[in-house]
Amino acid sequence: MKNWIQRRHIVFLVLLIPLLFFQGVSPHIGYAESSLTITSHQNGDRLPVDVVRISGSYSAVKNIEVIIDAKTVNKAQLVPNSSESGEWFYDLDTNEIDGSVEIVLKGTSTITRYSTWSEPLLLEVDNNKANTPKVMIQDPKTDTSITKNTKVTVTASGKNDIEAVYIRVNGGEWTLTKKNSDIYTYHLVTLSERDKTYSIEAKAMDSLGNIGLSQTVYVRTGNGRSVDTTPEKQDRAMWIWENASYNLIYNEGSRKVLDAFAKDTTTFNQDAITTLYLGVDRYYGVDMLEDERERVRNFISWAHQKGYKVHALIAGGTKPPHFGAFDRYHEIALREVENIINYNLSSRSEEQFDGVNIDIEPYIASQFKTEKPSLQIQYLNLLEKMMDLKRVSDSSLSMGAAIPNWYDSSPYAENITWGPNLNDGERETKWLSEHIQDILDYISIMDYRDFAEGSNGIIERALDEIEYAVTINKPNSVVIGVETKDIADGGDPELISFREEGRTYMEQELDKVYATMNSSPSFGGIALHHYDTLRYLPSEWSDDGVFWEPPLDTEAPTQVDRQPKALPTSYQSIFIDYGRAYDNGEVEHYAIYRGLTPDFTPDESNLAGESRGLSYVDEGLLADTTYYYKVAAVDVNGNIGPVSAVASATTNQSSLKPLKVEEASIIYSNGKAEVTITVSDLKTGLPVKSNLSGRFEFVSGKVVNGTTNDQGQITFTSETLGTHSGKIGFKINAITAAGYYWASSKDVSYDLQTTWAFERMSESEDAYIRSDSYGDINYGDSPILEVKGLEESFQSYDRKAYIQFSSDPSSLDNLARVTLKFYVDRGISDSEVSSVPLSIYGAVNQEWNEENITWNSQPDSLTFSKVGEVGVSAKGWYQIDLTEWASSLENVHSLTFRLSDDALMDRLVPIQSKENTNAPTLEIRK
Ligand SMILES: [Ca+2]
Ligand SMILES: [Ca+2]
Ligand SMILES: [Ca+2]
Ligand SMILES: [Ca+2]
Repeated sequence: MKNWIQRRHIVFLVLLIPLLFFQGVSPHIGYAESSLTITSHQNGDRLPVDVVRISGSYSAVKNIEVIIDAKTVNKAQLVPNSSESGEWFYDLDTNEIDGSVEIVLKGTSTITRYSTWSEPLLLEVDNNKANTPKVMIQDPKTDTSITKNTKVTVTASGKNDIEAVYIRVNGGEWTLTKKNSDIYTYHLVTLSERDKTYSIEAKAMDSLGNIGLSQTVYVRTGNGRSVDTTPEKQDRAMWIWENASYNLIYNEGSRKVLDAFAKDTTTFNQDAITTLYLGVDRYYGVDMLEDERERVRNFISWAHQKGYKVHALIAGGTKPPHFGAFDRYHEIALREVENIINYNLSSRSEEQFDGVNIDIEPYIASQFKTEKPSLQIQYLNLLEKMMDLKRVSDSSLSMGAAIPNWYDSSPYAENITWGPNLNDGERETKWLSEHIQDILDYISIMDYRDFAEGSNGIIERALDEIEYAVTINKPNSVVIGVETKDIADGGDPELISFREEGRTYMEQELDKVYATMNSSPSFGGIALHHYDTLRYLPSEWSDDGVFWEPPLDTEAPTQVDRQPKALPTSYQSIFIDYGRAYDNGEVEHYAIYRGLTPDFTPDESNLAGESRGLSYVDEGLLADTTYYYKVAAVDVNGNIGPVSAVASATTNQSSLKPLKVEEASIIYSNGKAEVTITVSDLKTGLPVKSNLSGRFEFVSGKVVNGTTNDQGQITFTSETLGTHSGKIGFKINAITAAGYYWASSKDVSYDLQTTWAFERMSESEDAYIRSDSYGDINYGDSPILEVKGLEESFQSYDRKAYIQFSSDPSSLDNLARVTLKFYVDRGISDSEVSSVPLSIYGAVNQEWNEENITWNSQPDSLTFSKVGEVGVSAKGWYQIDLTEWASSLENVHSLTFRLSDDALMDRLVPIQSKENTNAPTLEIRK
């Protein structure tokens, strides 16, 4: 059995997916109501070598984590004094710390769902036992030439005696140096190769076994290795985070699945993926670039054989990733780049990374807003230092960064004065994005919008970066990234992800991006975020939706290679972790089963949850109760492997009473989904008045919250859903009530999802017409049907829309309901007009067609009768029930609707036509 996880003091390893923190439209400052403070200590306090309790208070924040020196993320323990606020504490063990240590708290605001941060606290520990030796290569200097025989000299010092100093050249074996008073020396003999580049690293070990590493020194013989940085198109690229990337290096079957996915161009009429941004950060104690070089080499040469380029995907090397942007942590972030360069220098050409994708997002830190431009400049300095590592190591790596689409439009990115420090460049004042584009080989814009065209769309938000790249002559350097993650839980608006719309729609929008961008020399392609969410993005959310199918496989994964362990983390949660399982395909997730006795039989009924990674937190448990867990791996085809041995843990005690979901249901009715949830006291079964928050799923990402009534009941309604078929669900995020907690494991079993599908008539013709001097112009191919009404004294501004559905005469027989639906392209409300009442008129068997209808040739208005009015304000679907009118019709070959603003509100109502994405439809239910 492989025991590949080296566990030292990691207890709660939180997976940090940096792009997850993307905050939508512009930087966001949380509301004052959410707060997190550290009260037990002050900056500069000296801590004893012991277990020290750090504590403070919180308000309107949940999921509180304590981040220690940007290295570990740990759960805080809570002592609530109400459901919203209280005290937190964390017992910090300083036995493994020496020197200064920074502590920051992070939580999720219960108001905005964005991250809330405490002020950082810097403490001191004087602890010889944990001292890390400082080691430095004095000679040769980096970026110099060496001869065939070179003396390498190193200095090392620390609070404890230095026991040994080692040298490693181009990732070879660590070799002991000779000690010469205070200097350590090594005689380096280079091979006869004329032009070569070398990495030299030193490592010092003290008498207690503490290890310190030097920065890498890069030297060359002759001209060094040859450099080729011809910028290449990356179309299409895809982000692959560590949950998936470690599978790819440990489990060969995962490559088969990735290759099938990346090369598939038929399921969604999509383009093939050719560039992989491969996450290489430390994962459950393993650093793949240091500990698993052979596996990484094996993966990259496989990928190259299959025609892929591979970029190492890194963040700051810190937890959370964006801390790498701060000066204090630059050394850690730079080591990430050194690791990639050194890995490449130690590997054959076919095993080397082709590029680096840097995902450090400094705007997540509050200082990005409060201390502008300090952090912006620290970030630029870091990028410059990273590029300098590339230069001194004669590296051909294509270096790029993921950046938000607003580094060229937000006030927080405006007027940044910066100039290269290392080669004494001139300081210039420009957009943050422009500095970044000056420094790096490429950018991958996180151009997170779910529509291509128009104001604020994908194209518009990337145009300035594309144009700037042309002016600085960087071809193929602007990659446009799009999001497919389900982001509704994080506070971002659903317009940043294609998740709700599905892949068919996404591919249509991406086609528009290509159509506009392909002609620009600086366009570097499209990048998709990210592999683990894309595999589950259907063509559309409905019964007709198609999912990507992995290659057929009936073989189940292995058992996990380390049996699970369980540990309570509060009165209502238990942390479970376990080893890795292997499969001939992709291990998709681990199923975690929960029982109340050690010999329980794992099955669907006691499935506590699923985890893509190697740990899981089971929440909503009963206090002071012992639970038993078993784990089984599930492959991408749904084959379930053998279950593990059992692990158990007992939750802490609590005076809070458990409540549960007593009843929950969802229905689709009249164009909307309606969810009803009843909450009750677990013991008494009596209703509990509580606050409930949740979100709709699948086609909708709408987030809702509210308070239950005296019967413990609450109903949430979705937005109007205009499509004739669809799938919608609902997920409860939190239930809170004074004196209670949500014991979700005791909820009645419920399935909050439903689908709908109706017959519909698609329109055959649509057009708008315009009055007076425009009276002979035809607008039949416009993607927007314009409606506007003004007083008669204003000439030439009136517009009306005509929409026609052809039908066979039987299609309106035996009706239950007929609904006309149309989509308003953008909101029309302003300070004077909150909504426009659209008048809708209907007529049967009218003779007109969209190629030639004009104001002057429109059908006779006397043949129309008014069928109703719809008030239009925000962007979205609108509908009108026509059942009564349609039931009386006979011998129908076609139906025509005329839309006008008879109230003369003087506002243009833009309705999407059949030449657009959301064409009007006539939905028929029988
Ligand atoms: Ca932009
Ligand atoms: Ca969306
Ligand atoms: Ca399998
Ligand atoms: Ca049309």
